[in-house]
Amino acid sequence: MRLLRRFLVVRVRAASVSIMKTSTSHSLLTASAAVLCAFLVPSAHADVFGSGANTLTLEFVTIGNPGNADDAGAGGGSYSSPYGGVPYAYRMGTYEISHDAITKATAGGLLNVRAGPHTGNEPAAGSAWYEAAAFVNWLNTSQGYEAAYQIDAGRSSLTLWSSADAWQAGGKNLYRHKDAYYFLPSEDEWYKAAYHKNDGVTANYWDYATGSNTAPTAVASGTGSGTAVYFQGGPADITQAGGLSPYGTMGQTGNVWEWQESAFHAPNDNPSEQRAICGGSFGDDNLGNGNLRSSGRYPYTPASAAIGVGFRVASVPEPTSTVLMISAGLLALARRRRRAALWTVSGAAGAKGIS
Ligand SMILES: [Ca+2]
Ligand SMILES: [Ca+2]
Ligand SMILES: [Ca+2]
Repeated sequence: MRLLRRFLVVRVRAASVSIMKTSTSHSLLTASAAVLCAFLVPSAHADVFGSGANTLTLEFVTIGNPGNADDAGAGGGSYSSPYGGVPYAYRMGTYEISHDAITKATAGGLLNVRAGPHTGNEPAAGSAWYEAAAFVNWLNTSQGYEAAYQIDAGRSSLTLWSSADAWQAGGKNLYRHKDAYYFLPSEDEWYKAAYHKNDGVTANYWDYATGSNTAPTAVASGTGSGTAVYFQGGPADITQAGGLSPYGTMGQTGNVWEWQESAFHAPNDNPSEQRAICGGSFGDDNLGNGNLRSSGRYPYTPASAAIGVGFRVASVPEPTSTVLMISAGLLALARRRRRAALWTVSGAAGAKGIS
């Protein structure tokens, strides 16, 4: 894929140069091609929002292996569950959403979303599900994308989308709009990013989001593999919340519980029903209760908030396939315009009257 991208970058650049030589009237096309070049450089896994002192950067990892099955407990893990199977590629936030992220979004126009009592780069916690959803909406609308959720201004209710507008990939989901770019992860999306072994299109999962069936070592902070933040008096910074999952996410086990988009009782058909929270938190001081394990999920009212409950954000894949399609279309357009320009020139010299 990287080679293919490089190849396309070269092709687009070559097209830009030849267009510039052919005619200056194609400057818009050239600019578009330059933008595409920027898109195609395989560097950014971070999405940027806001501006100036309130610039907010969110990092994502790609969750591939589309079409994997739910956790059947067959891959060495101890638990089976109806979660983890996702038929499409997507991106998962590398980290939990921080307190700072809410503050910056608020400076950028987000209204009525609490960041909670932690500070700085510690996780936002104390946001109700409706508030987390409103933050996600701001990510979308500040970038010109469709809002994911119909949330009231007071952050106390959700309106379901019609089935025609609802997210259909992977099943009927009346909470999420089909065109949303950012969203709260469904339980399948969250579970896969946390526990799937990232070993192909398999049903193989770990019990903990640190790539292991052994409980992680409890730490106050740090990035050591096989560690997680629990048995602690408070959370760690989101980038110091323990070891990584096989896909590269941090803190899906521990630090703060995370809101799932999904209703605790599928499907997402009742706007006020309890949502699931997963992963356990810094405050978990009893491994035996299973809160930190893949099987640990609890029902939580979407209007509720707690200092141990935060969230992260997921997104559709980087627009590689879309860009490739646009690139192909753009190159075809460039060829057509060039042919048309040459034809017009020769026509003007000859038959005249062609406009
Ligand atoms: Ca499932
Ligand atoms: Ca967490
Ligand atoms: Ca339901």
